[in-house]
Amino acid sequence: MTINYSEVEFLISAYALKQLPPAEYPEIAFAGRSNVGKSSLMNRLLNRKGLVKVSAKPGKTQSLNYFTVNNALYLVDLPGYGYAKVPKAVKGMWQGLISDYIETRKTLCCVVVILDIRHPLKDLDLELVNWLRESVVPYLLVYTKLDKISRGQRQQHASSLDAGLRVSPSERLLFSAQTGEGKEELISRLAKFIDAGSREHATESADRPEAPIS
Ligand SMILES: Nc1nc2c(ncn2[C@@H]2O[C@H](COP(=O)(O)OP(=O)(O)OP(=O)(O)O)[C@@H](O)[C@H]2O)c(=O)[nH]1
Ligand SMILES: [Mg+2]
Repeated sequence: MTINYSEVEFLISAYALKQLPPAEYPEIAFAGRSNVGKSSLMNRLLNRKGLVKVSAKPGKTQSLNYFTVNNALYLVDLPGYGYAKVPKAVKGMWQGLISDYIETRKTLCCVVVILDIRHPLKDLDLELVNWLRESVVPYLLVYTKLDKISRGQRQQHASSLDAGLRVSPSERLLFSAQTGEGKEELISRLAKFIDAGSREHATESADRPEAPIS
């Protein structure tokens, strides 16, 4: 199915699992360190400048923010992790609400894990990716803020993140919310996850891996 990402509306900000909308559409969640550009990537994908709230200060997104796309898909903007200045309540969400959400949401078909191409891999990013692997949650890696480094440096930075995460170039894509580079590839990659559909949640609570972000 082809998704028209321009047909979008804000649905709800959730602070607890019971506030989530009925699991009626496949959904894609956007995760990553605070300030990495999750909300900006979503705005670019949706062709809307201010629909998803963005800030130069880390800790802008403080709840699970749902957007309905094309009456067929939910996009979920998640609070970031890893920044000392982020309010305590938001930090706690990664141990509680967000990890519970990722582990139990049956219609979650992809977690887009976003990294800043300029920076070396951080422990928390690797922990998140390893936890998604153990939990068998489909994920897509995006290295963003591509416009902030020279073309010559791209390959070098991308390869170092690839090595740290143990992924091949076909398992990630390069993106810039500023220029829109990578957007078409993102749309076609997401289409595959949406088509693959919701995942079966076979993991028993007894052998659940420990939540990643503390
Ligand atoms: N140049 C450039 N700036 C970007 C890009 N993506 C995001 N930014 C900037 O980075 C800052 C943080 O962007 P957000 O989209 O709010 O980041 P976030 O990951 O949602 O942050 P939290 O909600 O705090 O977790 C803002 O000042 C954005 O304008 C990009 O691709 N290129
Ligand atoms: Mg945000």
